[in-house]
Amino acid sequence: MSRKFIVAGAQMGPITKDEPRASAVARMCTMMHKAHERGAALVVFPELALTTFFPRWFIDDDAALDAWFEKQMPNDDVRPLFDLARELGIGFHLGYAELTPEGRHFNTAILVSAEGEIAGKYRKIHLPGHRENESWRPFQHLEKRYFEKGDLGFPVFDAFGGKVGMCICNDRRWPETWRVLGLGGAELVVLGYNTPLHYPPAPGHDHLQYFHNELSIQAGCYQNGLWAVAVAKAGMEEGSELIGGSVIVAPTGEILARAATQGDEIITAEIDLDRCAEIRANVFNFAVHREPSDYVAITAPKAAG
Ligand code: CDT
Repeated sequence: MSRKFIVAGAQMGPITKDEPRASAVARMCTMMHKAHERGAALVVFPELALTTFFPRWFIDDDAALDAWFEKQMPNDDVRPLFDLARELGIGFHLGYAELTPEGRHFNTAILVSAEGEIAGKYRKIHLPGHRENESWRPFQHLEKRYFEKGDLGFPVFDAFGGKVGMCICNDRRWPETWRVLGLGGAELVVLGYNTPLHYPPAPGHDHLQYFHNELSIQAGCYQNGLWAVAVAKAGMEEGSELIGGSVIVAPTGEILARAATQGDEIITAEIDLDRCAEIRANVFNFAVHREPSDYVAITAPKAAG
């Protein structure tokens, strides 16, 4: 049986500080319609897709901080997206800030089936940035302050006729992310990102942001023989420019689709999960060629940071 289907990346332009979630969801519904018109079975939305990227601000008030988080999923604001997915018979991936009933905060993403049911959840493991207000920066990156490290590992789900894994933004830069997903059998990895163009600790690298995005995703795909859909929230958001460059990448590392704007934009490509074998049965045949006894340093405890 063929395991070919069309995937869509739904890049989003900026979301302002005062844009209600319902407005962001309406934009996503418009893009879901477009993705469906192009035959997509799955549409991928960005990291923290319901609000502006609030970790750019130091927020010293628990109630004000919690206002950026979702206490339930789905909730009334996002229900139109779940309803539309069910009506169109299209699955989706969505990133959001999660506040659990126990009061825990995570940077989370879910995979939703074409029946509108949550089929998988992932909580971001590699949290970038810093914990304290650093006033020398033009904007903050306080993910380490606002989120706990994810506690679900890198799960892989049976979905869309194959094995689907998730990661979130900074995770994509780490080869360990892709390898653990690959070892879990992932054939497709979906992810969203909010990547500022300006990196205050090393501004000399600003011109490399798009390159590093593609370098990381293409390497992850090729070295593990899997597909990826990587989707940005892009554009000038509250004075901080976020890169676009959403891509769909094949197991060979080739880019099949790339966003051309920094706004709301759909990219699509037909993917064939059976093509993972071109890499996984050959150069990266894990069972034949991996040498884990020589990789022990990878899982040794890290040095104090
Ligand atoms: N959202 C996110 O993870 N962004 C980071 C920025 C790195 S610099 C603090 C990224 O890796 O793109």
